[in-house]
Amino acid sequence: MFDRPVGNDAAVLVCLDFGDPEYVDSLQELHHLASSAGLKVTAVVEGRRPKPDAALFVGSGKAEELRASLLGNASKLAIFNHDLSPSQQRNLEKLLECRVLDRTGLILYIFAQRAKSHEGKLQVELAQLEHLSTRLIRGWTHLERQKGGIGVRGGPGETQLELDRRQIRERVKLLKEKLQKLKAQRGQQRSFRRRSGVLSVSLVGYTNAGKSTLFNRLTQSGVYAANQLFATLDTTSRKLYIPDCGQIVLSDTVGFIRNLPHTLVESFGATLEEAAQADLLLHIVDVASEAREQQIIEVNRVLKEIGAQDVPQLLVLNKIDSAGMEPGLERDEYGKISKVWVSAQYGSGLDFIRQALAERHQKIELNSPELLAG
Ligand SMILES: Nc1nc2c(ncn2[C@@H]2O[C@H](COP(=O)(O)OP(=O)(O)OP(=O)(O)O)[C@@H](O)[C@H]2O)c(=O)[nH]1
Ligand SMILES: [Mg+2]
Repeated sequence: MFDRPVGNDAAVLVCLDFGDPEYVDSLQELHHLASSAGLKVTAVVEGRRPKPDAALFVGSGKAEELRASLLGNASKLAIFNHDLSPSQQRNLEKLLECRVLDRTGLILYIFAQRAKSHEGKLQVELAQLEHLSTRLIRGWTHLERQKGGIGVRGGPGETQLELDRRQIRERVKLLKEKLQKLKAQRGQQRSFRRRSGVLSVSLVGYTNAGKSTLFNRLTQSGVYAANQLFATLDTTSRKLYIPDCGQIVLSDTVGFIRNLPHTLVESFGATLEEAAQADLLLHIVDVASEAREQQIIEVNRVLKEIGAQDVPQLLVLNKIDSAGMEPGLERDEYGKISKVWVSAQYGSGLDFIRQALAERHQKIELNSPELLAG
């Protein structure tokens, strides 16, 4: 029912250059997304156009090239580094006789693989259904028009698609209600912590920046960290004691990516709210990545979308070992530590993070730890 690759795991990537200066980075990222999904990339079809073709996204010549590449590489899956309209996706699937995934579909597929917690699974299902329902509705308008439009619903005129659409709507409503309850529970836990004077700190950043590695270092935990995009999906929170600062609750959560599908941002409201409601964000940046500046902009864009633009940030430039840099810190014009350079992997520079936390929140009252449960 959902956008899910079927059959073998060999895929051909399709990436068109519309003059985007980040074309190379974004193609590299698509490779990483595909391998993170457990797919094998057998070929890449590239092209250049002023704008997408309305019917097939690529031109008919490029579509033929893609068909030949799929056949030649025994692949039954084409992945576009773009968002396709429902009709483009359908036209391509018909022409290529294979499954076609767009970028959002691929990200949703990875999320579905990763979701472990009850809340995570509900959020992924909601995102998938929302993605699917826009497709059904949009893909459908022409059918309804052919039938004569409004007024022919119900009774014998009701089709299977109409039923599907109604079922989806009902399921979406139910999922939203369930997530709303979980969100309210989280809210209660947060106000509990706040009353007990515990600082809540969230790790945010581009996917694969090293958030989970840093989380493990600071809390001596063993959450999953890997060279994969979206290794983390579910939020994990741990209490820890920082000298001269007090108890804090640190949360590790899902990473961001450029053009993060809106359906995901919306559906992951409960998880992302953890960041929006934090007292401080540790914004982790992969300083060894050539795309770091763009990634910082992208993360700040998503933070704004979830209403977290005013939460104070400490910029943590991570992976200094790969970039040949030394640990360090920088203060802003008011003397506050605003940036630190660290290696989460090798544990260097972490005292600068502790120092920044202590300086920012020296007045945190210590309260009874049993209040912090959850
Ligand atoms: N060289 C180097 N690699 C690091 C460092 N910190 C993390 N990594 C590597 O970067 C990759 C991603 O690390 P994660 O901690 O999973 O990154 P994340 O930000 O949690 O990623 P997602 O959960 O996928 O969003 C892993 O292969 C880590 O080993 C570092 O300081 N130096
Ligand atoms: Mg992670």
